[in-house]
Amino acid sequence: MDYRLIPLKVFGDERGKLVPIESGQNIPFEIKRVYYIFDTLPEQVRGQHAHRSLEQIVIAMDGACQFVLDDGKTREEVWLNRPDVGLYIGKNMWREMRHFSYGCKLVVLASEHYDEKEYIRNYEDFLKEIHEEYGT
Ligand code: T46
Repeated sequence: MDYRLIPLKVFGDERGKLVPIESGQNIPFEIKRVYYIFDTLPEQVRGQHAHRSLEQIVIAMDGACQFVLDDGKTREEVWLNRPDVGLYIGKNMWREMRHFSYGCKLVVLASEHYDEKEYIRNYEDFLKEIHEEYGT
């Protein structure tokens, strides 16, 4: 499963807390795009796709949500609920986001510019592509 939780170093003092994000330092790729997700609702499901080449890190800046991650063989669930942990997701990983808390805010760091052609949005196509690529 090509995902992992990355602890982000926090600089905190009596004024509050600060977390630096730097390509090649605590982020294992060059950041080409940043987007954020907010005004989510608990009953809504997002994601439901994989990426052919994109790597991303997702940080819950506020609130919480659950990620379902699936490499075509195994399906695991991960909660994101703190702003000092990033969820790294490699390529060819099916992801779904659900159980958003009210006010959940996600920021996402991406290794590539947006390209809809690079998405796999159908689960059967995803299984077919990864089995062809990895010969499983
Ligand atoms: C992912 C999860 C975590 C753009 O025009 N540019 C962008 O950079 C992005 C990310 C999206 N869009 C458009 C495409 C759709 O018309 O925004 C709309 C919503 O995107 P989508 O339905 O793909 O959103 P999510 O929340 O299902 O998925 C997003 C990312 O697309 C995806 O890469 O891994 O967040």
